[in-house]
Amino acid sequence: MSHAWGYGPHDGPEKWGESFPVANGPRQSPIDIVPTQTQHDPSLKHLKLKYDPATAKGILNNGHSFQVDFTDDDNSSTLAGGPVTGIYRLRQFHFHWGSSDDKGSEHTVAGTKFPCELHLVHWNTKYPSFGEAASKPDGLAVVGVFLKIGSANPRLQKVLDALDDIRSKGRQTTFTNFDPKTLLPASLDFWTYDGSLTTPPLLESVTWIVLKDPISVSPAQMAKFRSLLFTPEGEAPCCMVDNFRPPQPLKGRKVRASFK
Ligand code: B30
Ligand code: ZN
Repeated sequence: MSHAWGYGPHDGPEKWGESFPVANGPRQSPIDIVPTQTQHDPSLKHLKLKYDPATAKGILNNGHSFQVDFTDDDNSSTLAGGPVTGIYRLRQFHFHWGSSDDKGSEHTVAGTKFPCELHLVHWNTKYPSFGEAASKPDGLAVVGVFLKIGSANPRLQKVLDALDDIRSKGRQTTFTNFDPKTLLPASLDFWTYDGSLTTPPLLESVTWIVLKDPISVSPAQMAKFRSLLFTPEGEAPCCMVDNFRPPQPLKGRKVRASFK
């Protein structure tokens, strides 16, 4: 599938509203999370993440990020608890990142940008498919995880080693036996708010669950992300960097914290 949108000056976030008017809607993502303005909600449940490594299926360069896809025809890999009701199935995970270490995350924390952000995308099994869920107000739950520069993260290496085979847009390969739980920090403390997809079609269907604690990534590992291409084979190569949307207006929404 080809996209009319991207991250450049002529097709980037400042232009998305021309084709997707919901870009200026009431519950757009990402946002700047200001911890002093969040509210601890003791009624939030703890997050239950159950992932079966056997459900990992493939890895794809979709021209705006790369995604690891999971089979989602049963409840083998799911999210429950936290802010959501019912069972959500893991569909895919992907990342957003910068051209340098001072930017790249979509969410920010009191204005602080991280070099990269991981999104684990789940859909509500009260709907018959991901596609149907994606347009419902309670259709999706995305877990966001910040990456910060530090020591090399061995848990990322299998993903990063696969990138050599999907350098260009449209390339894909098998990717099996991977447990995304290994990518999460030790603490599952989170902030949550009602938001949207951060890329077109920007549907306002996402319960965001942003983990407080980052995971680590080394400078050499960040270089591997930045070696991917936005472009297909045969076009002038253009490095996949700065594939993030900046924070959007809060418009009166409340951000709740699972922790004090
Ligand atoms: S995000 O987590 O808010 N960044 C989609 C899922 C999660 C987010 C953004 C978008 C999504 O499902 N988009 C439509 C389906 N896409 C897959 C994709 O990940 O992005 C299909 C496609 O194009 O062909 Cu692009
Ligand atoms: Zn994303």
